Amino acid sequence: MDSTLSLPPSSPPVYLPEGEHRRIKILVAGPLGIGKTTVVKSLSQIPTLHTDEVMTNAAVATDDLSHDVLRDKTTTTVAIDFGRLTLPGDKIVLYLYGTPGQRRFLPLWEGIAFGALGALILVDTRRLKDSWEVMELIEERGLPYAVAVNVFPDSPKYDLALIRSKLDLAPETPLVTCDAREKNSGLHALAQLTAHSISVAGVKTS
Ligand SMILES: Nc1nc2c(ncn2[C@@H]2O[C@H](COP(=O)(O)OP(=O)(O)OP(=O)(O)O)[C@@H](O)[C@H]2O)c(=O)[nH]1
Ligand SMILES: [Mg+2]
Repeated sequence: MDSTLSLPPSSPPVYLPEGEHRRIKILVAGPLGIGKTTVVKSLSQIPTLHTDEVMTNAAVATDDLSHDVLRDKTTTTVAIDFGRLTLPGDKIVLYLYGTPGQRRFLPLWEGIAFGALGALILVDTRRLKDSWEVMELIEERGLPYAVAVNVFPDSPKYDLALIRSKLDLAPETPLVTCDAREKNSGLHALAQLTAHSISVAGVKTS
């Protein structure tokens, strides 16, 4: 698959393309506040579904907001984000399911992950360890995944080889950097993930 894909700036294809296409479910996963909802929102070609709610003091005892980067967080996903994207070429339609980032919503994972072909796992170089638990969950399910380093303004810039070794990624696991708010950079990550997932699952796309 071409990993230098870009979408035309004009009206996105809201309706599914004519002809045959393969529909693929992809999870967008990662720890609290890493940019999952932002990725689904910026990549989807249809109006997205979100389940974000205001964070209240009631969650103080259960949610770990100790990291500085989460200090200003006011809302959080309590179930799923949902969006849809047709990859250039019109052969592959991705259904994007953003997962909740909080441990107390782990029981929802089974349902959200059901039928997924792969996962895009977001990491932040300011807190790589925070993504380990999600990586384990995905690996336990035997799902192929790609890792996207979501670059925030004050995230340290590390060489991708160093991040790969810190996360102990397999050589074939795609690793890219992205800005979750920017459509084409997320698309690059998804294109790599889709190619990887399809090759692992042996899915025919033509
Ligand atoms: N600068 C910058 N800010 C980002 C980026 N991605 C997300 N943000 C901001 O980070 C905050 C959290 O993003 P969300 O998309 O809500 O994160 P989330 O992973 O869905 O959070 P939970 O659902 O609570 O786990 C929002 O204020 C976003 O605008 C990015 O790539 N760069
Ligand atoms: Mg969210």
